[in-house]
Amino acid sequence: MFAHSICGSMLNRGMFFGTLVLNNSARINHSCARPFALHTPNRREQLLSKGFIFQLAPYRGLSGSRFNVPPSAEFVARPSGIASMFKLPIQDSPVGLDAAFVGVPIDTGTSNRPGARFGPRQIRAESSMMRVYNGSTRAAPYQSLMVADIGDVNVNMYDLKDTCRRIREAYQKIVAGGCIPLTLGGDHTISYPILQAVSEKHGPVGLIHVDAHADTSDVVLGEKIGHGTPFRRCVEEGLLDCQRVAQIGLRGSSYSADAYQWNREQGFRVVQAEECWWKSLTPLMTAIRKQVGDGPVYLSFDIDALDPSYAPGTGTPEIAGLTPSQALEIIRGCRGMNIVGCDLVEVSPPYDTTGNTALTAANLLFEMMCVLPKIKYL
Ligand SMILES: [Mn+2]
Repeated sequence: MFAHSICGSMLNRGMFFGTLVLNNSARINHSCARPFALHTPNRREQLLSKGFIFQLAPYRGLSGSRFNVPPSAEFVARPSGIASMFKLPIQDSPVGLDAAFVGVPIDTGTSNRPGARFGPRQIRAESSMMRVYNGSTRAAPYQSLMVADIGDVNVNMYDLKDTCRRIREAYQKIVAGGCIPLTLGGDHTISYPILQAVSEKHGPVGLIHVDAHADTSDVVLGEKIGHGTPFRRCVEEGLLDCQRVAQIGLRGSSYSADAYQWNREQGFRVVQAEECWWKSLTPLMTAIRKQVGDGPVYLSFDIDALDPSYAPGTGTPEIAGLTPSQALEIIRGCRGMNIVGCDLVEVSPPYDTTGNTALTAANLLFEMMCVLPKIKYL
């Protein structure tokens, strides 16, 4: 066959299987560092750049670091490889990890546009743009923590309550050994079972909730579980330390004139979008850091907190939202908090025609990783 003869010819010339080349240490060219490169390629990058097949598996031990380090796009092409988060290695358990990226591909809790079930895949695809340092804050996450992508929760597309059980059980395993979950949603329903697991481990947690909506409805269409109700369920179950909760970016038309009265009655700090317009949010975050203190804090970021001009790919957009730079101020303002988990939810790729929403989500997840406890700043 024609295809066979091509393969045979490539094999004969030693071109086809990258592993053949990778395993032949005699072929490594140690003099290939370019004089003007920002960093000299490490041994793993040298190996990868000579292979024809980019593989995730051989990362560990070859980077010269005790931590997983994604390959630099200076040496390994961005679009290559299986689309793991930030091109990190994929592993099927959180064992040995300080933090893990986890996908929860559901949108069966959405009240309007669907599509967030595809969020984790698209965020991973766009995440190949991300480099290894935070040049603004000088955070060096891959010199600080062992991080990997541990895949997705195996959700039940036909039963949201069963999906919640599956999420809770998966996250109980993730947090049991101290691994911090960084979640790719998925609609906002998922924060409820995640917080059940997180609170079981850490006790009632503080919450930084960035969103266009309060997500504290009681019942919608007769149902208690959905993407408009997660934080009401969390309060009912005592999962939140309500005096250490801040909701930022809330806006839009409402079912009552005092839309956030219940939230304030619980002790939440409610920061409506109008209080954010035209301002730096750095002073707000100084106040919120005092509010949450040293106790455990969970960060939940709904992409619809951003203005739909920046992040149109979402299920329930509201006009006049936050800017991406305000999102960075919020997340960077969480530095120093005892963060025990983060999620980025409600990216809906079918409505994200440019990919900008997923790209923004990937950036915000990178920023979250960069403010976790034990991160070094160089
Ligand atoms: Mn939400």
